Amino acid sequence: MDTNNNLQPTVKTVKEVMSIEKNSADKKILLCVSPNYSMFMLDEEISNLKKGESDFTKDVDWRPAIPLGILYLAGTLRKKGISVEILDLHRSFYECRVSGYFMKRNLDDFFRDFFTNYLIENDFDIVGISSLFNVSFTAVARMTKHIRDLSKNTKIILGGHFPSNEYRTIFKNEDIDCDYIILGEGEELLVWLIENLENKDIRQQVEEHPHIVDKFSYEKIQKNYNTVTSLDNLAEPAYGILPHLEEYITGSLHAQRMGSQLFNDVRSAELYTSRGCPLKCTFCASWKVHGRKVRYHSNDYLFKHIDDLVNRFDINQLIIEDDMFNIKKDRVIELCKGIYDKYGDRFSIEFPNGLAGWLLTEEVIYWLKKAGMKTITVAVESGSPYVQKHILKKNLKLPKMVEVVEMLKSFDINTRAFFIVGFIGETLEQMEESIRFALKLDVDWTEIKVLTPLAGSEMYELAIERGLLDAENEDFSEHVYGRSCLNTPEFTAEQVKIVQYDGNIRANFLNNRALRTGDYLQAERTFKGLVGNYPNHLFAQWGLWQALLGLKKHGEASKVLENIQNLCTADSKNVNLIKKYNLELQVNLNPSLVGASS
Ligand code: B12
Ligand code: SF4
Repeated sequence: MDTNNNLQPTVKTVKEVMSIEKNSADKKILLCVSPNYSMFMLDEEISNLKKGESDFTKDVDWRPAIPLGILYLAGTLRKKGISVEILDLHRSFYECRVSGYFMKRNLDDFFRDFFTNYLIENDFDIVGISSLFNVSFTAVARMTKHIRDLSKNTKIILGGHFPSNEYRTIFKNEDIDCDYIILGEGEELLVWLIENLENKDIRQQVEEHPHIVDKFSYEKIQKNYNTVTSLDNLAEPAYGILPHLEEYITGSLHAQRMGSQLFNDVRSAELYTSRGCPLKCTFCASWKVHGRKVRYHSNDYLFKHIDDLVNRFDINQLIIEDDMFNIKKDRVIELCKGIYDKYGDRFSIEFPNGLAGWLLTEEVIYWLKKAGMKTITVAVESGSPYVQKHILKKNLKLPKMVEVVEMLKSFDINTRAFFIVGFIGETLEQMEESIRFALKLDVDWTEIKVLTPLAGSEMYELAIERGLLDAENEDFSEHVYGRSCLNTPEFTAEQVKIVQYDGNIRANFLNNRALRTGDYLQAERTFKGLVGNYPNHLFAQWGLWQALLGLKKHGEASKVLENIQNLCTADSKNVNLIKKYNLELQVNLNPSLVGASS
């Protein structure tokens, strides 16, 4: 990569001349993962770190996850004899966040130390950037700008959910600069593009290509996402070339999120057993990359793949990322039996995206549990029948979900549920109806998110149609499920935040299932974990206190009570919360504390 950006465009540099002679196998190629959040959020986080603050209500998870998409692309390139390197900038940010790097540095330092210096040292011909999330738009823009500032010749290729859906926005936007965008599943297309980049008629070829876009032709033809036909024919994801692989394996985001820290020595790997989902949930954008038609890896392929993960990396936890894992009952049972026959109780298996609850039967649950599933999340999304049918369009039969949760409990499986509030068109009453249903469902944990209009989803189209979003000027900085960004005739963003907060407190703390059923050990584990991450969370401290009292650990309990007292002294908001939720009656707080509010 040349660092001289003052060259006249008409003069050919040595690099340009040489690149014509290079074939695809000689090119230096980098595949990058962008930070998963916006520049605004990265900045905000750095300033929070400097102030020593954390805000659990913002629901931001910084931990990195194995970037499977990039690994599939790298595997395919390598199978074709094209070498490639990987840089995960999201992970770099995380490392800096935990190491104290940001105490004396800012985002400019970060991009210099971890991105531009690396580009200068390595002189890449092609940089591909994976951008899965709307919310990372401004971070991707910043990356493309740095690449361009260093070299006009380096080809920048974008792929992933965000560019696949928003290629027009990207090419129109002056802050982001790229040469090509690949729409949908990119394995075969990236190889094609790299092999044909130097063709004289590449512009024409791209214009005619149904799934690749460039800045010259993006407005001419409506293009569509690509899907891979045979998953088994894909190259294996190139786990081996992911820098710091061991840290992803031992520090898995999902493992920690799903409570798997309860098991010692977790070594996890992400895995895709199928791609695509036939449902049409209006908040979901997955189908715009992976399509509505479900394609499967064969179970034979999967057994071999799992063997590889065990033999090469000693994996004992499988994180299955499918959109619709359990749509085919027989496939699931056969897979679970195979895993159990070969590996007994070696694995814990997690499904971070949830399973289709309405398709679960006793037989399926039995085999999932045998194979290693200890926690399950059922994706309910709304507890209002009207919203289910007319707004969310998932149309789950809610009484069936109650039955399924009962069944899961009878198998003693830790059960969680996903809910979303703030759909466009949803009323505040319907949100409350949803929360009441969540309480009735009586799961071990309820995740309540606020709707964010994801590019590619029906809700996003609706938001634009109703003037709630301005696609041309949106910088997507707050498009994360924890944050609310819509003001509609039915509700304001602020009101939805309150509904979410209140629902979370009622479902997970005041009516916590482990506390209610006297499973104090489980409650202690849950709340200790929470207090570890969010020591200033009043209700986490309260839950821990209740659990310790239940376990008759009075010494520890009074220390926690002291923490609660301190939180109230430090912030009168906590005193108000205690009053609002009537906690003093339940926890029998020190009277002087309640007095502190006046
Ligand atoms: C795993 C996952 C995550 C993981 C990590 C992703 C990672 N590091 O790779 C984590 C947990 C971090 C995550 C988080 C979030 N996620 Co998520 N996540 C997924 C999930 C389930 C699977 C992604 C995956 O691995 N797919 C498998 C691989 C093979 O596909 P892929 O990554 O898309 O890659 C293919 C193509 O996209 C393309 N491609 C990708 N990159 C590139 C690069 C180049 C150069 C090229 C040419 C091609 C290309 O080719 C690849 C191979 O076919 C998807 C749903 C889905 N089905 O895709 C949602 C999904 C991507 N997530 C989504 C969202 C919204 C989020 C969050 C913002 C949620 C939130 N909290 O609000 C957060 C982001 C912030 C954070 N916490 O980090 C949305 C994104 C939609 C959007 N337009 O923004 C999706 C689509 C889910 C949905 N319901 O719609 N997520
Ligand atoms: S949210 Fe899940 S079930 Fe609904 S369409 Fe998306 S992937 Fe399918």
